[in-house]
Amino acid sequence: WGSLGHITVAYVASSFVAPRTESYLQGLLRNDTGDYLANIATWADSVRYTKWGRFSGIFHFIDAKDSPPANCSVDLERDCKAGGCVVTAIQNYTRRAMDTAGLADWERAQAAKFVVHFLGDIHQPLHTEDVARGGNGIHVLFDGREWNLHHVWDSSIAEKLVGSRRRRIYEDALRWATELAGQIRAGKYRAESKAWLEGMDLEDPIASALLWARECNAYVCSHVFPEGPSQIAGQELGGDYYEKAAPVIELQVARAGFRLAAWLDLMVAGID
Ligand code: DCM
Ligand code: DCM
Ligand code: DCM
Ligand code: ZN
Ligand code: ZN
Repeated sequence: WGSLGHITVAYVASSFVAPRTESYLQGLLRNDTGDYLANIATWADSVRYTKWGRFSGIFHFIDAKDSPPANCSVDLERDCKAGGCVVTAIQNYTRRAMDTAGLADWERAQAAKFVVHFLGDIHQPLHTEDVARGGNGIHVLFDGREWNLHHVWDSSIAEKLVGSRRRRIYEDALRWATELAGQIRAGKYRAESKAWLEGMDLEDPIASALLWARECNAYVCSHVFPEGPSQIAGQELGGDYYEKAAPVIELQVARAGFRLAAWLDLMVAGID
């Protein structure tokens, strides 16, 4: 996701975490405000292009070598690079954030920042797809402007949906997150949101993350490339395509935030 997506996921999570999770993470992240998760949600993107952070670039996605739109699938052996992927990164940083015996607080804080970010990314369909490097190599139009397809799914669709303004990103994200949290508590997601936590197991982060990745990757077949990758290049996506994609992005951001809250609760409960 772009910044709007990540910050919104963080605000949704903030509104569902247990009080003990909130105070524990506020301490670890040294931020006593309600923005303690939102403020670190994009940190992983700011380090990935630095010399120090280069190793983490491949942790933001898993390149599913499936064949949309006929077949969508994620296979850890086939799709995760030797150096890692978003699925193994979630396992690694979840464990590191909880390792009070082995790691310093700053290392656990850094790990927690990665967890907050990667639970967001694993819910973006094009972060679970190999075609054209997750759509980065596919040129499209969105409301008359030129972008690549990955950017459209990371940012353009959400920004149009929210009517977001470049210099008001935290404000817009909080407004969107408040709306989504309301839909989870008492609106259109109320019935299904309980099932969003099914299969979540802190003892098996790989299995948990694969469930999320596979659910997400299915949208590559149904909504990202409904008529195949070759049919989308050069198309204007701000119309019918946007109308179908926007509800998927809303749902995925809501799921990511709700699951992140539950995951952080499990993590903090598991720290002695
Ligand atoms: N660090 C960071 N951003 C960078 C480079 C380093 O936040 N661009 C942090 C990571 C660790 C600390 O600096 O908190 C030292 O990292 P390392 O042990 O990898 O040198
Ligand atoms: N590191 C990581 N995941 C691991 C081990 C290390 O992200 N499982 C990161 C933390 C440090 C850097 O790599 O900033 C170097 O760590 P080390 O000195 O432990 O190799
Ligand atoms: N990306 C992806 N899958 C890939 C390569 C990149 O999902 N195989 C994502 C990571 C960033 C965006 O695409 O969100 C741009 O990546 P980069 O700057 O590495 O091209
Ligand atoms: Zn992206
Ligand atoms: Zn990312």
